Amino acid sequence: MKKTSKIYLPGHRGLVGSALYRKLQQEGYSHLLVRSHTELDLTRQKQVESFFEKEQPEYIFLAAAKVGGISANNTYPADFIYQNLAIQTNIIHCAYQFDVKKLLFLGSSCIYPKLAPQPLKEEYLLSGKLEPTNEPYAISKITGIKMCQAYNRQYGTSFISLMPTNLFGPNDNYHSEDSHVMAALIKKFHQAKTEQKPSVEIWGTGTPRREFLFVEDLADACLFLIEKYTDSEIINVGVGEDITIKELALLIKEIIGYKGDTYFNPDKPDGTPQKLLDVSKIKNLGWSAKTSLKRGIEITYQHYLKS
Ligand code: GFB
Repeated sequence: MKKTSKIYLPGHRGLVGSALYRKLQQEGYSHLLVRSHTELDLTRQKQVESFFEKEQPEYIFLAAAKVGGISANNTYPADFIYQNLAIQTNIIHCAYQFDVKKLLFLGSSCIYPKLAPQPLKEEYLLSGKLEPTNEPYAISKITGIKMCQAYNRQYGTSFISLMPTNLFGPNDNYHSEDSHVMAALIKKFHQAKTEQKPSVEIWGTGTPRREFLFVEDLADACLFLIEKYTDSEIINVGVGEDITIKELALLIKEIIGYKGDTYFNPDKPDGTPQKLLDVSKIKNLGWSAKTSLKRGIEITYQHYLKS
């Protein structure tokens, strides 16, 4: 990828897309193509085709997706499966039709079976049943992986698929019900501190384990892999360590400086008991995450306060 290459960034306003946008700018890539949702509706095939015809992108980081936490996935399963299938199908097919040099597709660690052995190796894909709360989302992401592999096999395209673990960082979605746990707890502890509330509710039992990757490290991994990785097989991107939701809550509480109590609400779903990625493959290529969980949360909280 040259500094002057035409690079298309679908989803450039989201958590991942905006981190990629900042990273590419910092690294001196000068020809970044972006469109807002009102300018280009990625679920509309005709609009996507016209965009590709006009702009002829050379590289694509496919960060556009309908995403959300456990409750959003559970509440809007049709939106998650439809929007993701439509967006990624339109873009992947156009990338083939318009001779894109390389496309990077972003999946998710929820593509792995709910009860797969831990840590999750790439080869566990499609080896068992998925977690029911996010099955429609996971199926759409698995379809994206399989499309990339099928186009590579049939048409000789260069489409790679990355599986990031749970992400967090600046520009996350802080919606009370629909957000992921990190954004939800930053907001809840901050509000409880400012409003001097006696306690904060944590969903579920607090026992599920999750691995968290700072989104700027993911952006760094994307740039690394677009240069170094050419295989059709998926590759995990994570930190290789996880913590319980209870431990996460206590860490956020400490960083924010909230002095009240926490309590668990077991009526809310726990989801997958553990989702820890095996990151040996990416480590062997020479990449590892640089930001500690604590530092990542501090940066994210500062950003939350500013915005
Ligand atoms: O981040 P999260 O919504 O998604 O929840 P998943 C992770 C864990 O945190 C669950 C607990 O066990 C939640 O019950 N949790 C505790 C909370 N308090 C809260 C809270 O206030 N809000 C939220 N949201 N959770 C998603 C998938 O699964 O992960 C997506 O649904 C995607 O498809 C994403 O894969 C990365 O990690 O359970």
